[in-house]
Amino acid sequence: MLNYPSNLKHETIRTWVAEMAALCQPDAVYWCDGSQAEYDAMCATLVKAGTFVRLNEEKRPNSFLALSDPSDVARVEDRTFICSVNKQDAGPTNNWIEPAEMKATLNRLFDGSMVGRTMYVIPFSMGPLGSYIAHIGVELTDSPYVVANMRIMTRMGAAVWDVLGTDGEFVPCMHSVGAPLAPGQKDVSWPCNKDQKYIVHFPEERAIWSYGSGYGGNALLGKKCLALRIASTMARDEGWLAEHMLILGVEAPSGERTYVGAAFPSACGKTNFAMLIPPAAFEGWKITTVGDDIAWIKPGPDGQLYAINPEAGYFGVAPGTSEKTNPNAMASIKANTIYTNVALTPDNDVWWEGMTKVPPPSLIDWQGKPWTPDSGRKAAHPNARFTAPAYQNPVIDPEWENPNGVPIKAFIFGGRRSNVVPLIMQSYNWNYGVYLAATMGSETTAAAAGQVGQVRRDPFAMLPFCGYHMADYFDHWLQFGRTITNPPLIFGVNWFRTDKSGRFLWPGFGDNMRILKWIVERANGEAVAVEGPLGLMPRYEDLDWRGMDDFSRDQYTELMSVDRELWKQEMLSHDELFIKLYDRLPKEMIFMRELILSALWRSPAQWTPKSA
Ligand code: TSX
Ligand code: MN
Repeated sequence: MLNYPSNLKHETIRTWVAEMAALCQPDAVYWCDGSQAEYDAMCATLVKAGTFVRLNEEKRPNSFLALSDPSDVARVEDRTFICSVNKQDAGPTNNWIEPAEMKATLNRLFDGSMVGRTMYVIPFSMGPLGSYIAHIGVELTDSPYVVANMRIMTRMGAAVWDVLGTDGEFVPCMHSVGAPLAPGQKDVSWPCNKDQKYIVHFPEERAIWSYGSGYGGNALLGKKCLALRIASTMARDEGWLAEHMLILGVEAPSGERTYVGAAFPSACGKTNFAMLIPPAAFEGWKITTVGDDIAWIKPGPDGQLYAINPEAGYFGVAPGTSEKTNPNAMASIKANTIYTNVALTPDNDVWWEGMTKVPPPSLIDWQGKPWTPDSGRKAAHPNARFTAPAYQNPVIDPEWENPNGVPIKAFIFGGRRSNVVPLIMQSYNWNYGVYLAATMGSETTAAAAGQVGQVRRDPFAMLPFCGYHMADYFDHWLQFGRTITNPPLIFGVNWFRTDKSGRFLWPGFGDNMRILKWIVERANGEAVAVEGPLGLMPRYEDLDWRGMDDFSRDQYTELMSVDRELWKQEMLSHDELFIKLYDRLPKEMIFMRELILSALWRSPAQWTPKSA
C-alpha cells in the first residue's frame, strides 16, 4: 500500500496516485516533501546514477552538470498535442488527436512504463502558496532529474497538501521517461524513449500526460504545459491571462516603481531584458525582475491588472549569457544551479559559447567528448540550460512573491526583425495593440529550425504555447480589454534592425533602458509622442540620450523609419496568418488592417517622426 503523507487529506489525489502507480508499476512510490535534505539526497542519487556531475565546490557551490541523451535536447513541438473534445477548439496552429484515441495510446504507453524505477509524487504551486492568482499541480514522474529541477522552478513541497485540503483544485501531471528497466538491466545516465514522445494536454479535463522525454518543457510540467497551455484555457474560461511574458519593474530616481509585461519570441533575449542594467548615465534608475518567462495576470478588486510570476526559478538558455550580456544572470547561477548540456572545464567548472571571448583550450563537450577550440563543433548545445533559484538574482523585485501580484501599466511586444519594423511604437488603443501582438513576427536564427532569416509569425509569442484556437485567444484579449479599468498601454519594439551592410542599428542591452523609460513615462502620462502611420512614436528629442552622444539623429531616423512599400508587403503576410485562422478570426483584426493600410496609403514613402 502507499505510504501517504499524513497531511494529504485529498481523497481524489490519494486514489489517483494509487491508480497511476498500478498503471505504471514502479518499484517504489516516493512522496516529495520539498525539503533541502530531500533535494541534497536527490542530487546524490543523480550523481550515483551518473546523471549529475558535481561541479567545483569553490567555483560553483552545490551545483551540478547533467548531459542529456543527444536525441533529447529540446521541446518537441511536432509531438505536442492539444486533445480538446472538438478538433476546431485546438485550432489550426496545434496538433490534435481525438481524446479517447489519445487516452488509449497513453494507457498503452504508461502501462508498466516505470518498472524498475521509483515514481516520485511532486506537489507544487505555480505562484506563491495560497495566492488567489496561483494554481496547484501534482506531477508523477520516474525522473529524479525532474524532481531536482521542479524544486528550483516551482514552490514544491508538503505545504501544498495543506493548501489543497480535502477537495482543492489541482492539475494532474503524468510524466514518464518511457524507459522501464528489466530485472538486472543497467540504467543509462539519461533515460528517455528515442522512438516515442508525446506531450499531451487535455484542456477540458485540465490534465497533462508527457511520455518519452526528460528534457525541459517536455518534462518539467509546471512550466510550458501547465503555466501556459493549460493555464491559457483556464484563463479564457475564467477571465484572466496566462502569458509568455517577462515581468519587470522600472524604478525611477523618485523611488516610484512601474511594472510592465513583455512578450518576445525565442532568441530575442527575454531573460537579458528582464534583468537589464541601465546605462551609467541613468543615475537612480533601476530594473527589477519579477519574472523572466511567464506571467499570470488577473484584474484586481480595483479593476486594474495584477501579475504574478508563477515560477520560482530561471530555466534559461546558457549560450550567449555572459558578464557582458547579463551580469545579473551570471550572479543568479553562481551557486545552487543545475546546468544541462553545457561544457565541462578541466577544473570542473562550466563553459558555453559566448561566456568568454576566448574559449578554454580544452573541455569536455555536451556529448561527453573531449573538445578543443579547433574541433569545429559547439562545446555546449545551443539549447543548453541553467536551472537557478530566482531569489539568487541580485535585482529580484522586492514584490516578486507578493501573492496579490504587481500592477501592470504597459505591455511590450517585440520580435527580431532586421528591417521593416521600427525600434519603438505605441498602439493607438487596446484593439490595435492586440493587432500588433497578433501579427508579431520574428526572424529565425541558427538555433531555431527552418531557414535562417525567415520571418515566422508568432502571435503574442504564444504560438507553441496556446492551449486553444489562436483566433479565440485574440478574441479573449479583445474582450478582456473591455472589462478592465485603465487597461495597460501596448507597445511594439524591435531591438534588431540592421543597416544596409547588416550592422545592428541599435546597441540594445542596457541602452534599451532609453526605450523603457519612455514607455513608463507614457504609461504615467508624462512623455510626448507623435502620430505616425503605424502608431504613436517618440521624436528624437523625446528620448533620454544621456551618455550616448555617439548616436546621431540620422541613425535614429533610420531606426524609426516606416517604408510604405515594405509595409504593404508586411500587411500581405499578416493576411496569411488571418486566412489560416479565418474561421474564428475576430472582425476587429480585419478592420484594424484596413485602418493601418489606409494610413500607410496616405503617408510619405518614407515616414519618420519629425523633430520640432
Ligand atoms: O538580449 C538581447 N537584447 C536584449 C537585452 C536587454 N540581445 C541578445 C539576443 C540573443 C538572445 C541582443 N542582441 C540585443 C538586445 O537588445 N540586441 C542585440 C543585437 C546586438 C548585438 C551586439 C551588439 C549590438 C546589438 N554590439 C556589439 O556586439 C558590440
Ligand atoms: Mn519561454
